[in-house]
Amino acid sequence: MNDYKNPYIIEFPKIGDESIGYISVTEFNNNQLPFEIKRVYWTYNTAEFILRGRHAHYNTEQILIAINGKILVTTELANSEIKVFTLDKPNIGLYIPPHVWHTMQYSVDAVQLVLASTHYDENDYIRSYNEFKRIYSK
Ligand code: T46
Repeated sequence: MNDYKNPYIIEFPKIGDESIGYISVTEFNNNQLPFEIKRVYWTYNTAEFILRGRHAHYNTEQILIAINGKILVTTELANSEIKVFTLDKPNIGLYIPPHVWHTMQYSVDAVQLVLASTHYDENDYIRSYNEFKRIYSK
């Protein structure tokens, strides 16, 4: 039995109201983020028929947020358990730990913000599904 972490939903504070709009915020050390942020990136203009992701990370932890639109995230854990998450609110994030195969599908208006625990390193990616299954079936 491994002790790999599971993905989970994080609800960020939503400050404001309908009349003035909202601010959502997070800070490290507020006990909400499971890691210190080293990198931020965002994706947009992805056609609905495109599947992005299709990889796992050895070390990187991430939080995915649909700032606009909708993101369908399918995760497969090292133990083969599959979970599907819908992100469609800008104050909701999905924590994706290392060792989790993940695939994302976007509505055409989706803008995805990602908070990551590491600097970019292609060596941290497992991009072959067969390799993912081989590593975690040990
Ligand atoms: C992830 C999901 C949620 C960089 O040069 N620097 C970066 O920080 C990133 C994230 C990407 N890139 C380059 C690497 C590729 O040449 O951007 C190109 C597209 O990356 P990729 O095919 O990995 O994109 P996605 O959307 O499939 O995956 C991304 C992240 O790479 C990945 O870590 O978990 O978003």
